[in-house]
Amino acid sequence: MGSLSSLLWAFWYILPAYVANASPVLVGGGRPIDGGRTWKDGRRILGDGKTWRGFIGGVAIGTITGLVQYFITPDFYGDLGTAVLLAFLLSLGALLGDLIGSFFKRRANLPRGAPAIGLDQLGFLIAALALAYPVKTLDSGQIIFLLVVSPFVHWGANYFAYKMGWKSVPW
Ligand code: CTP
Ligand code: MG
Ligand code: K
Repeated sequence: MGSLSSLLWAFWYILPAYVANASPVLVGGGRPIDGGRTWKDGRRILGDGKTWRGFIGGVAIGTITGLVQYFITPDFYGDLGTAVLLAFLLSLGALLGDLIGSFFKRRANLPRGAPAIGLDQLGFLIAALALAYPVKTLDSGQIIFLLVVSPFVHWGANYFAYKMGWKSVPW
């Protein structure tokens, strides 16, 4: 496999995590996962930006992404079950990583929507890679590539969502 195609495969592999992470902006809202409860420090556990609808919708849309990917490149996955399980784990990891990020942001007294450089762009990615690891893995060069480019993809996607009026801040 040439190096360019190896990097493109890395993008293809991680796509469900990107989709899962971006979807809640459109499908989220309603009851927050923490139910409005606070932590020992008196601040919200996760905050109003982390909702059940966003979490479940994001996992569902990310998993469907993997189903579609299977029909485009079946040989990359081997079988449908692997493709769907991989997409589910990437999506679940992305959304869990996002929750963990918000937990730490609230502990650092950052309000909902405040940027946390590094955590916002890479937390979801690292958790997605970790959960998907048992099913299908990338080589270390591909992982480094994703760690380097994902912040730019994240910023680009958020800027686009801001310009579209889906988000109130461009990060
Ligand atoms: N969202 C959601 N449920 C989730 C994740 C996100 O409903 N589990 C929606 C919320 O409307 C959120 C938006 O997607 O405001 C953007 O997500 P994100 O940037 O992760 O949340 P923030 O509002 O920045 O909150 P935090 O400071 O906790 O990161
Ligand atoms: Mg945010
Ligand atoms: K986030």
